[in-house]
Amino acid sequence: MFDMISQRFQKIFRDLRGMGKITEKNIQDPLREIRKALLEADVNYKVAKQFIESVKSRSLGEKVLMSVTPGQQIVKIVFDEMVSLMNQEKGDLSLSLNFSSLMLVGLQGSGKTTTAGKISRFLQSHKLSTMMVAADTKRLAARAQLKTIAEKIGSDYFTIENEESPAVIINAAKEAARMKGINRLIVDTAGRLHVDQELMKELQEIQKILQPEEVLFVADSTTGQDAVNICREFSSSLTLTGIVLTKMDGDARGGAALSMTFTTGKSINFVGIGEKMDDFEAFYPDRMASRILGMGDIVSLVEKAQKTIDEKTAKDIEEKIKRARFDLNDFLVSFSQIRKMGPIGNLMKMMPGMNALGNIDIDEKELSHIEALIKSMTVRERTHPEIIDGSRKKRIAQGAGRSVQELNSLLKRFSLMRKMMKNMPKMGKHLKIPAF
Ligand SMILES: Nc1nc2c(ncn2[C@@H]2O[C@H](COP(=O)(O)OP(=O)(O)OP(=O)(O)O)[C@@H](O)[C@H]2O)c(=O)[nH]1
Ligand SMILES: [Mg+2]
Repeated sequence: MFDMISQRFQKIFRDLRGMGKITEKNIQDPLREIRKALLEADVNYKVAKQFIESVKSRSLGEKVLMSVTPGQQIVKIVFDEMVSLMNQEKGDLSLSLNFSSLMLVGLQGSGKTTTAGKISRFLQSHKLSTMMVAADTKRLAARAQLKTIAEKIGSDYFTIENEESPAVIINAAKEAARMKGINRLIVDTAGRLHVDQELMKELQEIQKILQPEEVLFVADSTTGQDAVNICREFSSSLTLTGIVLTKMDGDARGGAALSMTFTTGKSINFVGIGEKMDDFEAFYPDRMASRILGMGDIVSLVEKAQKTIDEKTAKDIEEKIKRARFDLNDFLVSFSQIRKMGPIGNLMKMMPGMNALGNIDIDEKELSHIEALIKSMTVRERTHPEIIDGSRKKRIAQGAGRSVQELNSLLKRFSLMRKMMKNMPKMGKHLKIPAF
């Protein structure tokens, strides 16, 4: 699914890795590449344009996060914008036990009949009984196809053989469903190669008689923007309540999924991912964006950083580093903030600068020893480590349950780090925590 657009984005994000700072100038190329990737995936050009504008203004306007790289931050912004592009108010089906009906509409071969079966099965799995109704009276084999599917999944089935009028069938089906105490009537309708007036009139009539709670537009996702345009045409004659995108397992390029909601204002409820009755999923914009971008780990890293890092404290510490006033108190604060973010080993590996150090093994235990040693110092000792003499050392080490030797090594490394900071007064915006 989405191989082409995914690969494109992977490359763009790889190129972003080395970006030092986000500026109007250096995001120009990546933005152009993102736009190209979207257009290639058959995303509507207006949608692509708006997308790029949002990503650009957020990239330039957003607060710089301390513990992630600018490139990672852009990945997250692209992810967020993609989710919001596909987001919708309502994308699920009511599972109420009360009787209601659902109607499937769409062009020929889009997957209406198959989807009728998949939806029935989905509702059955939520303990609702279904009756599938064949209202496609045009195509000869249509009734038989629906009947076979209904039998396969164990759903009730209704039609009137040789009856030409869908209206007559619908009225009789409603009555039959009431008598049997069925929860959902699922109505499969006829398709055409193109949108035509006759079909629209027929569907309008069915909608009027059926009074369905849901009218789902079934779209073949491999047709990209065509699917979006056809949805708009259907929407001008019928009150559509949602969309099912089928054949996402095939060579869908992503354009339909990405442009549909933005262009039509309709939500995507489900996706079809194969011919079998179970090849069906509820649609979640964030999962879809993850599939397209393939950057789940970075997105969650940035999310964590956004949640837990106290920007102001981080900023203060950065200031202190710049002025070489960073002491063990600050070290302790930045330390515990970073630890709040989860298993430190994984995290440190993802941090800027850490990759350059190669495959470092960070020992969680060693980190807690360092923390214990600093906590065992007085505030004055943390601010002025140079006052820590032999007897203080003994006391601190004892308090932390560690050896004086360990404390010596910590103090030595800390003083080295401070020297390093003094020599780097113009440190970049990104706080790099030295490896201990
Ligand atoms: N791979 C794949 N094939 C699908 C999917 N949904 C439907 N199909 C196939 O697409 C073809 C057409 O599906 P139908 O359900 O008959 O389409 P329809 O909209 O009812 O077509 P008409 O009744 O002729 O208008 C069938 O061969 C289905 O098996 C899907 O999600 N993935
Ligand atoms: Mg059909």
